[in-house]
This record gives sequence, structure tokens and C-alpha cells, in this order.
Amino acid sequence: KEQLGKLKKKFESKFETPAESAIFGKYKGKNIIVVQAESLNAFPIGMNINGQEITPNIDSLIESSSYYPNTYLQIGRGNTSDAEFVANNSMYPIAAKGVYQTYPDNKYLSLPVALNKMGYSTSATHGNSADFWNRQEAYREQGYDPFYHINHPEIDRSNIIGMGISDESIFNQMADLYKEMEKPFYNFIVTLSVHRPFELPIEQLYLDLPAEFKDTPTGNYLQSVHYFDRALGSFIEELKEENLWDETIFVMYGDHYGLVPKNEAEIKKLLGVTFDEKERFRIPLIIHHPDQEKSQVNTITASQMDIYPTISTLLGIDGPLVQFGESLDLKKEGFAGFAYETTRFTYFTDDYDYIASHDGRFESGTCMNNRTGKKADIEACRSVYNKLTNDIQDSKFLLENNMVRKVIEMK
Ligand code: GP9
Repeated sequence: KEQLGKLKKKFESKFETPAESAIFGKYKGKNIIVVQAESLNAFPIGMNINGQEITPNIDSLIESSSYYPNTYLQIGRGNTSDAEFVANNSMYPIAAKGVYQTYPDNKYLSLPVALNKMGYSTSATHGNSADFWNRQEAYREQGYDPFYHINHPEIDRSNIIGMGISDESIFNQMADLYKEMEKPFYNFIVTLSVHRPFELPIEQLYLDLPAEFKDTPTGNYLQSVHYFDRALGSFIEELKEENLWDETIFVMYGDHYGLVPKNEAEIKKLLGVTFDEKERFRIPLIIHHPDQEKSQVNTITASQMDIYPTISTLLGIDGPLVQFGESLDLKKEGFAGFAYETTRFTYFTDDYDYIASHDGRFESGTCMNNRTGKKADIEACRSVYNKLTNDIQDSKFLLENNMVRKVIEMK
């Protein structure tokens, strides 16, 4: 009870900031479409090979959106499903088999739950079977209904790439379904076509890559990312044609890395990119506000758990809410913290990175000064480390004891 009281105060005081901000509620009542892009890292964004843009549509979306190029993934054992959880709940995913499989029946205060209370229709879309990552079960308490999956009666499953319905087809079908959807709506789309081993049908290999890329994981990955980019471009066009674009907050981010550590040498050789842990964890985050015409590139260190607070601030969702992340329109100190076993308590900030040690002791970790690229005195990393360990413990406590909603609702 005492711990709950403390946590309640913590979230209440955190919430005062968005409530007092000038942008709080600026886009109240607008639709929201969030695209969680499968296996999309940030490094291909803006890349050009032999005069061919890898992501021409994402590049042009950035030209009229807010772009956060230093955003980091925060998945745990639930991989794609944990990215969904983190972005929509702003909590650390500490769970033995991923949050959707470990705590599907908890009561949550996720973005769809909060929006539902505000009269939004809230749906999720994923072109794979409903039970993958236990989504069918988990989506009930996450607040998505309906869930458009591969066997949903309103979904056409004739166009398949790899693990499920192609991105092009699912985007197309959703643009059609929006016409009849009760407004305002929130639709969360989890894409699928960019998935290992990144093998596309020959008709979808649109890029003409140099010979040395042929049959390499890197070449196949870039082809897949380019395919996704095309599908996304057509989707945005359709939203514009249906006059939904200016009525909608559109968010797109990557869930986790696609290529893996064993591809590091090949990526360096073909693209000149150092695919170390930090680069591997870096994903794109783009937020297009209704009527936004200008690009705003914000290089602050951000993370997937900042997505929900950013959206809740723009929409003016009433709080307090349980959110460990921060609204990016208000965030002053860059920060991304990690809770997965192998990276637990590692964090990145604009100034310092702390790389946790395997023995778990703070002193045996490494504190790096990002300005100099050199090792710093370990003490420079201590206070942020303490905050992160506290947040991870609080997140774990709330999940294990099913207290997310209770902590806010208790008197
Ligand atoms: C499965 C899809 C992929 O439905 O979300 O999950 P992943 O293998 O990337 O975790």
C-alpha cells in the first residue's frame, strides 16, 4: 500500500508537465494511425545507392513531419509484441515470455484504453494469425477491438509475402476500412513484410543493386525496406485522397533490428555502416501532425516508451497516466533505458552512455562521454543509473502485481 502511494505520487507529479504545456490537447479529437514497422532500423533512412533512394517515401514524409533519428528500441523477450507494448503503455517490458504472453489479463492504461474512454474507436491490424505472440488474448486488455488479423472475415488474405498478408495489401485494406470506421479512430498497424530472411517475390525486387549485394542479407534487407517504403507511400497517398491525412496524427516507428550481429562485417563492407549495438538499437520515429508542412528534426535521445506520452500530450488525454517515458515535445534531457536481461540498466543519454556489465555491478559497467568518445569517470553515470533501476523495479512491480490501473484509481 505504501509503495502504491509513492508510485501514485510519482505519476501524478510527472503528469503536471504535459497538462501545463501549450501543446497539451492541440490535436484533440483527431484520428490516430500508428504504423509499427517490422524490423526497421534507422540506418537505411535517407540512404542512396547508385542514385536510388532506399526510402524515398519515408524521406518525403520526414520533410513535412517531426523526425527523431536517435530513437532506441526497448524490447524484451516478446520481441515485436514487446515493442507494441512499450510504445502503447510506456512501461518497461519485464516478463519471462514477453508481456503479452506473461500478463495478458492484467488491467492496463494503454493508449487504446485511454482513447476508448474518450469515445475513440480503437482497432489493431496485423496480417498474421491472431494467436501469434498471444495477441488475441492480450489485445482484449490492451483495448483493441476489432483486431484485423489474417483470418478476420473483413480481411482478404490472398496477397501473402513471407509470414503473412503483404504490407501493400494490408495498408490498402485498412485505407478502405477507414471509410466506414467510427470517427475519431485509433488504428494500430503492425507490419510484417520486412522479416527475416527478407526474401521477397522477384516482382517486388524493385532496387537495382550492385552485383556485390546479390544474395546477401544486407542486399535482401534493403530490398525489403524499399518494398515497405513503397507500400507506405501508397498508403499515405490513399489517406490524402480520402481526406483523412489532415484529420490524423500519423506515427511510424521501427519495432526492432532486422539484420543481426553476425552481419556486422558485411554491412560495414557494403554500406560503410558500423552496425554496433547502439546502431542496432536505433530505430526511426516519425510523427506527422495534422496540417504539418515543415520538417522538424529533433536529435534528442528518445525511446519507444516516449511514443505514448507524446501522443497523449498532443491529444490532451486526461491523466494522471502510468507512463515511464516522456512527451517528446517537452523532453529536455535525452534518455533511453534498457531492461532486457543482457542489456539491463544500460542506458544512452545525449551526454553519457552507460554500458552495464554482465555481473550487474554498477562499478564494473562502462561510462562513456559521448562528446569526447572516451571513457568517463563512472560517477558521471550514477544518478541516471539510479533513476533507471528505480523505474525498472517500479515497472516490474506494477506488472507482477497487476497494479497499473489500481495505482491511478486508488483513493
Ligand atoms: C509475428 C510478427 C513477427 O506475428 O509480429 O514477430 P517477430 O518474430 O519479429 O518478433
